[in-house]
Amino acid sequence: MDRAALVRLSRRLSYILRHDPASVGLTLDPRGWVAVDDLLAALGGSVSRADLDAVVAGNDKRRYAIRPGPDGRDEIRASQGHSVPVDLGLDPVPPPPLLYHGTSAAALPSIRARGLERGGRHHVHLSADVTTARAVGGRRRGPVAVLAVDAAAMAAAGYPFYRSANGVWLTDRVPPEYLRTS
Ligand code: HQG
Repeated sequence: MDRAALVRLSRRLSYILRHDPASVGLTLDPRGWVAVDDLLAALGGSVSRADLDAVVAGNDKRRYAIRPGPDGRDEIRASQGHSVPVDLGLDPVPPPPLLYHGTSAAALPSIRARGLERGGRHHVHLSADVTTARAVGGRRRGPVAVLAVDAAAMAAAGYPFYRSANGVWLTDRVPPEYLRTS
């Protein structure tokens, strides 16, 4: 598969594994896993296991994880970003002192007033470095703003943080007092 085809398949997997498994007749288990064979069958046989492995291994953000399932068959899940109800089973971990959030500059007045909210996803997504946050914000139209999050103060106040398998920091919400324009 060429690069464009890999990106197309990755987008399709994201949609199915994070947002709408029922669109291809799949059900995820409570932790978000589904058997690789079942996924390939649900895709109508157009995608081979080798194609899938190429997407998983070559993905710029390591969005998907494959592991042997309890019945001996391999299973796959998205490492973060779900809107369907799954419990990834992540344990809270102490965050680094500062985390970053890239967004559209147009959203700043609302974010300053209400803090960062998770919207349709399970968590607010935060990045460990400014460069990654800037790229996340760059998915939006118009100028990008990068906010620094005082994660040390939030952790001290009892807010839990989680780190997905692919290094995305997750938390339930970030109240405005923990945000700085970086
Ligand atoms: C904004 C991608 C107004 C928030 C990325 C963001 C990430 C507010 C948008 C992952 C707000 C939600 C998630 C408030 C938050 N007022 N706007 N109070 N609170 N927002 O896509 O963080 O490529 O759900 O700033 O790399 O942009 O898909 O979250 O702009 O890791 O793997 O509401 O998606 O990963 O947008 O991105 P999203 P996000 P993938």
